[in-house]
Amino acid sequence: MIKKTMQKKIAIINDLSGFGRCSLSVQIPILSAMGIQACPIPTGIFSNHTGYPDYTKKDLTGFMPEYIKKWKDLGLSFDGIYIGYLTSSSQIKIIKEFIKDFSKKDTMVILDPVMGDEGTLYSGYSKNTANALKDLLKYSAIITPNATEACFLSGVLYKEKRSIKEWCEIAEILSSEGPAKCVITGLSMGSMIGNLCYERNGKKARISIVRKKSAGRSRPGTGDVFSGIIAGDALMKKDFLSSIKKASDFVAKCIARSDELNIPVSDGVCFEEFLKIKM
Ligand code: PXL
Repeated sequence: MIKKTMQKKIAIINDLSGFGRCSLSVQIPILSAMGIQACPIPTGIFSNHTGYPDYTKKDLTGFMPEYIKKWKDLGLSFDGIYIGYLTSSSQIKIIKEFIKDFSKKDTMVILDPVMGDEGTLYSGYSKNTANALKDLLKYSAIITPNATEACFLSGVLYKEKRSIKEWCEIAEILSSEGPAKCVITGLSMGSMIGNLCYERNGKKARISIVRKKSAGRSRPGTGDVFSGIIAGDALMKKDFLSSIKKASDFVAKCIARSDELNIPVSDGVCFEEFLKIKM
């Protein structure tokens, strides 16, 4: 009899930024620390994230099919497929094919539609790719947009401040495209920051808000830490709302510690402080 492994594996389709603590550089260690085998598919390589004044990058769209073909030859399949920062709209077609070829019966697709923040697209991120990303909603079980991304994907004008009712309507629009679970992150709610948790079961939806006092300065890469934890917990079949609380507590802890250690804001959060192997 073949012994079944208890370990889960996730394919992480995201960019590799060498410096600045975002995307694969934070998600591989975080998912590993959660006991999940993290298998990267780099969409592009960046010297450092695009929030710095300068960077260099290589788009890997042309290399992805050859890379994925070798995984196909190995007969791989995944419990989870995570999609993050894409470097071209042509990657959407490759990803759709990947989902078809590497899914099992209960494979979970988690989409973090990384494209921008504070009402604008990230420097160098193409509007064409942002538009094309909408096509992935119907394949996704969970999405984790921030306020900017949620507005863009739902075709609603971005405004920093909206009522909870309006954010619920935006989540509903997005969920109607496919994902039963949606968390809209980083909502400005007075002196608090809110995450809207939307879970649809058939036609019924359960909505909750997870509010937290800001733990310090806002930093790049926190969305990647957050959605990495959401993805890991989803594979472990944890309750969605509890995962959101866990992920936002972890991010808050990392932000506070980063300020304490005087880490430059552009360098992201020092999540390593909380993944330590006891020496
Ligand atoms: O954290 C989102 C992100 C991911 N990847 C790259 C980025 C950013 C945000 O700036 O520049 C390359």
